[in-house]
Amino acid sequence: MDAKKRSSDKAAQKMIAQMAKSGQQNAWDRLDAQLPQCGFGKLGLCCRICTMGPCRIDPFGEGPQLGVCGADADTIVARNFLRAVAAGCSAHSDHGRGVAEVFLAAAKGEAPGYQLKDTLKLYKLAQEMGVQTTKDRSANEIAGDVGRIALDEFGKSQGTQLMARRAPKPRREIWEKLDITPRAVDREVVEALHRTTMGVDQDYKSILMHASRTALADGWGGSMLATELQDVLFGTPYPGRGEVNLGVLKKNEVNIIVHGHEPILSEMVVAAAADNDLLAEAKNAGAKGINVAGICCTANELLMRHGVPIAGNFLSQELAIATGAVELMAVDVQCVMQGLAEIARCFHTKLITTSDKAKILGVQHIPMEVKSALSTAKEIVRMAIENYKNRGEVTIPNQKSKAVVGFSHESINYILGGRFRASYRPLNDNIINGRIRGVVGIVGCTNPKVQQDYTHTTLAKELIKRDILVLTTGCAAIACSKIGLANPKEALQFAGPGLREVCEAVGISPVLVCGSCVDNSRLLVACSEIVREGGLGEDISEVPVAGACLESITEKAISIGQYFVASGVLVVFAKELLPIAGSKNVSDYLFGGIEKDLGGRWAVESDPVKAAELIHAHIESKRDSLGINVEKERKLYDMADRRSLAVE
Ligand code: BF8
Ligand code: SF4
Repeated sequence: MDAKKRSSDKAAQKMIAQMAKSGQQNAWDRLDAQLPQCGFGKLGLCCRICTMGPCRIDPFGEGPQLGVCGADADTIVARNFLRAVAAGCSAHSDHGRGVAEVFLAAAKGEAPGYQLKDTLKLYKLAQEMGVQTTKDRSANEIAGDVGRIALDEFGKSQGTQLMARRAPKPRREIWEKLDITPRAVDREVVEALHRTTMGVDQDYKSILMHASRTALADGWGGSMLATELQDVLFGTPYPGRGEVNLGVLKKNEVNIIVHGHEPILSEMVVAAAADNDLLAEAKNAGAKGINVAGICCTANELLMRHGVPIAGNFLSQELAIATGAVELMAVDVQCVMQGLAEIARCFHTKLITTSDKAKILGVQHIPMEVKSALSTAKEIVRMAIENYKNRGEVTIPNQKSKAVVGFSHESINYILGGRFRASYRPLNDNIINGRIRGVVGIVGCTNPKVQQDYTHTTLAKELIKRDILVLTTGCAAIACSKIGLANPKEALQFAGPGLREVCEAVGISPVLVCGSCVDNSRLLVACSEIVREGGLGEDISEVPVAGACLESITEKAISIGQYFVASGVLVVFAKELLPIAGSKNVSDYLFGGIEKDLGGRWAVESDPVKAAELIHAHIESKRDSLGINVEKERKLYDMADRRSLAVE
């Protein structure tokens, strides 16, 4: 076991080594125990859809080439891909639906503890949705209508996603022509599951077309609604400072970790931890205070809005408990490893599940209900305080980095253009004049098959070196923040001269943290706004942008990748983490043919330096097509010219 091979994060390396010494297991050990993993599964060639199977196709052409029902490699790989997209879309969208429910309850005054924090954004959203915003209507009345309309978007029987209207017109026309404008989220997911049952859709292109529609229902539907409603409910993020990595845990304080995705839980825990009575209780228990820190996307949500520190990303969840310094970890949904229960048993840490959708056998469940969220959160904080006395030996790595985060679409607008002329104009101008070559989103997870954080951070450095602005979300954003890339003071040294000049003038880092994974919808909005601002083409597919996720794990990442592709963007994944290689036709289509239909495509490259080169070449080719790479003719001045320039 070589901790350095497992992670590039020094704090993680320390904890990995310590866990190995203590004989404690983590995700890397469990991966080792799984090796060798099934080769058919890796290629997408295994089908378990009906009980005539499981069937598998021999990739070498010697064994069976058809499943019992006659399905071939193309159908099986495409079906698995669509099912992954449907699951990813469901995860983001069920989160979005949950937010809509709380939003509506808050509007009706049935959710004490939750308030509508950004009424300006509420009014904008209301107007977009056709809700009356006349003076005689209260913010809560308006929010009630917005909440009902938003909730309807998940299951309405007719029409298409309202948020998809934000896409540029030529983009919407492409979707209409292909008949993939996303309808209700639930409908696209149900249809995806129907199409992929035994004996239904058996044309890989037709299956993949529905993958685009389902993914679009995620990006321009469920995820975008989650982001928009969360901004109104909890506040739209604006840049602020925070600290990131395991070193944020405090030796003398009660440490509480919130982990998962829905700010519905974590917002209340943060509020409860600031309660004076509870602070007094913590002091009575011998602690100096109460320290709340986040893991995974919940961490991004809290740091962006409240400056709450981040303890780590996906692969750091078990390591955080192994510090022995965590009194309580409260989890909700998604990316929560069952392995936490085991490691929590080795320490005093109390693990609590809070969502009725996500329980873990043997773990205490305290449901968070809208009506009593704050008092439940206080109960959770109190449990942590009571557990402080049970703390044993503690090892807190000292690594932590300063980060400036909070780049929403609104705040980028404001930073670039100022309060009175907020716009993307300066960004567009700097892309056109070539100081910034283009914009890339680095998104997604940390996978034990890849050295933790290494590819995200290397890719980010390689891109900014090439004058490409990086926007980042999810665990990739945490990876970048851990090594100072979200801190202008530390990151600007890695940026190319053009990008550096612009970032210095505006006072931002060349790597902008834009939030959680549902906040990838902010990147879709940013792309649309760049088009709307003018000078960089009529559609997203013309803009010099790309997306990358070289450490993906979840089905959510596949859905995100597909909605960027279907929105006209090049998306790069690591080769071994995109399970489509078992079908040449599916691969050829997703890596090439799909570009003719949708303007975007997938690419695979596991090496971050080569991925940066590939992305850079793509961005330059987009710039060539736009005609903005034409070198301005340089006039050589002679003496007469110089004299004529002299000011009299
Ligand atoms: O939704 S980046 S490991 S935490 S899936 Fe999960 Fe991946 Fe992290 Fe957030 Ni996104
Ligand atoms: Fe096998 Fe076809 Fe059933 Fe899949 S659907 S398990 S390929 S018989």
